[in-house]
Amino acid sequence: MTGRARHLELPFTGPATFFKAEQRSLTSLAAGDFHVGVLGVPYDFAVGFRPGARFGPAAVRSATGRYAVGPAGYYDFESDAHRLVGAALVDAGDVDVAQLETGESLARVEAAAAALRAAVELPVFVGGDHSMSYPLLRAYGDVPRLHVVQLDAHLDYSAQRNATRYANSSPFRRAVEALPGLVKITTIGLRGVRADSEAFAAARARGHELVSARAVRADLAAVIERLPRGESVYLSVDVDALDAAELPGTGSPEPEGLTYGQVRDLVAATARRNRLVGVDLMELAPDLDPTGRSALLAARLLAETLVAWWEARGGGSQA
Ligand SMILES: [Mn+2]
Repeated sequence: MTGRARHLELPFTGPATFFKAEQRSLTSLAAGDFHVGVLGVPYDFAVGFRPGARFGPAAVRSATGRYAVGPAGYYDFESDAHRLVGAALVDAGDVDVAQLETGESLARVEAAAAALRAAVELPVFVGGDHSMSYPLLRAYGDVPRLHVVQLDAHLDYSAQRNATRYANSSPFRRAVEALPGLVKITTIGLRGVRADSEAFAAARARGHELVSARAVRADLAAVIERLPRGESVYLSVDVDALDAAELPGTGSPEPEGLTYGQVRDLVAATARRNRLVGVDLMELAPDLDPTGRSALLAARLLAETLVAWWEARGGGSQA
């Protein structure tokens, strides 16, 4: 909670940190120093298609310079109130991944997630490809009834793909195998003309809630009613849940996706109805979008996620 008032700087003034927050090493963080900690996971060695998500954390750091937040929070003209007032954020740096040593990389990510969880109320992880949600979730093995809300065009629940068990098409299959406490996954935004039928059958058999992008378009309010309520929720946002025209900077874009407003409303409702224990934002591959709008949109979504969480937590807003 120390450091200079960087929220008054211009967005592009460096050094780039998440929301221009102070950057601290994980080992220097003591419990209670900050409410929110943001950790980069710059790993994309598990993509099944186009790489580039390793550059996600750097792009989000740069883009969140526009959403730097000071002690007075953000002024919201629609409610004539300040939001995120008093929330203390820290940039916990990046996990130093071990490239092709998959097991070592998974171990380092899990250890970093556990350390961040011990230090802050809300750990936020910025990927990286979606395979990283598996080691991140492993850091929540002690939560007795963990729910995952996953926004994604794809199910990511394959037993394996091309003889590979730890790719970005399997993180949630590995997670339910490893975490007895992971009781349910709600996946929203599903679409595409080809899918892994075994994975869908396995997810349905386990009672997961599977919601298509088409269902969101048809009736967002009805989908919000299908979200968990009163649970400990880990929110995993694959940016390809968004429509490819709105967010093209991702490895496996799909058309007919969700709008930004739909995703924002789903995230806000998830935060409002549950206790968020962690958030990840994955699969932003900034170099696949030379306009830069994908990173800016991801940054704004993170900002609005923090606002929703803070208000649900009781931080409220100040007129
Ligand atoms: Mn995914």
